Amino acid sequence: MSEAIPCMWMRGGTSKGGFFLASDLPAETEARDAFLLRAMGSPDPRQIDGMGGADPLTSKVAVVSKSDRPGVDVDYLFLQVFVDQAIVTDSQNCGNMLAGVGPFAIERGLVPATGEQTRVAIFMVNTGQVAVATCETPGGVPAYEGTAAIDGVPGTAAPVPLEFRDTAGSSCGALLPTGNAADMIEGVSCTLIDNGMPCVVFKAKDVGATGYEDRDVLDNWTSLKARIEAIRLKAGPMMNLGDVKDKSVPKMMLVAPPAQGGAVTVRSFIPHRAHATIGVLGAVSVATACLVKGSPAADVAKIPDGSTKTLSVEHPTGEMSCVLTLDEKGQVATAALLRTARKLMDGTIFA
Ligand code: NQM
Repeated sequence: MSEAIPCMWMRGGTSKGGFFLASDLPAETEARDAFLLRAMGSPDPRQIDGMGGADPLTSKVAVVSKSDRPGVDVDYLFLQVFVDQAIVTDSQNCGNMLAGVGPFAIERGLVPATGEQTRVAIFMVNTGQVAVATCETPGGVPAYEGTAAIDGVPGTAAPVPLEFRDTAGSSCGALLPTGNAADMIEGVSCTLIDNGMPCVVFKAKDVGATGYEDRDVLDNWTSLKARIEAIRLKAGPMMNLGDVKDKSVPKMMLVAPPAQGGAVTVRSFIPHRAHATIGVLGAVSVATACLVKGSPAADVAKIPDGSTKTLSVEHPTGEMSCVLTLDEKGQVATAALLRTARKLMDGTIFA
């Protein structure tokens, strides 16, 4: 039976998807996921019968509700709708879609605007952590136009700075779930790390790549993908993630020395397609890996001095600057990044 559910379609950072109020979706997980699969048009590589853009980066869902946690405005559950498999997973967070959560919450009246700018504290249900988004709200409504530019999105838009704190071990229980700076998997030295996103970080050259390839080259490189997937399937249980065959984590991060004056170059698989840019928390996790002594990333990275470090993470279409602050033990305590978001459509989804 076809259902009609209110939905806002938004770009968040370099991703895009449907933003729903939790109260508008079926309460039962099975019914909710069945609806979302129909809404996106999955499983189908073209997602021709739905709203999805035939790419994991445009087949994403944010479910938002008012929070009853102290000091928190809204709860945000991220759901990845697989393109060509009938899978909807909450096994990962998404910092790009997060950029749309603040404006959406204000649009839907969950959070009152507080002047020119409104700070929205967001509980990220997937990982149990809080992020703060600062949204432009001149005249009490979210502004989407502005002068902020992020690589991977044409033009400019209103800035949405994001701040994260205590993201270590978000899904794996510890920053380095094996306790090691590097583990040898399938003959490749890898750092298994989770600073907001479970990632396997290794040198591109150790799997026969340069780390400077573009997305299409990586996506068409079947033997490279098979090798990386073999590493991923072994890394999953080592990272306390269990069998990751049907999960979208860990992400696979191929690193190389910076080529554009940044800190490190990354090509990421998320996990079966190459990323057009890089995920937000994925970038935070890679930047953190660059600070782990003895890790493959530290070996190729150029690290700025000081206890507040801006690490420019180079990706296929530009860079993402991660501002990391370190505590007295030299561990990453906070991370901040600039994103933008845009309201694309507000209406009803029929599925
Ligand atoms: O790592 C893609 C994206 C992401 C995730 C993915 C993200 C993050 O770019 O915080 O944003 O890794 O699946 O949307």
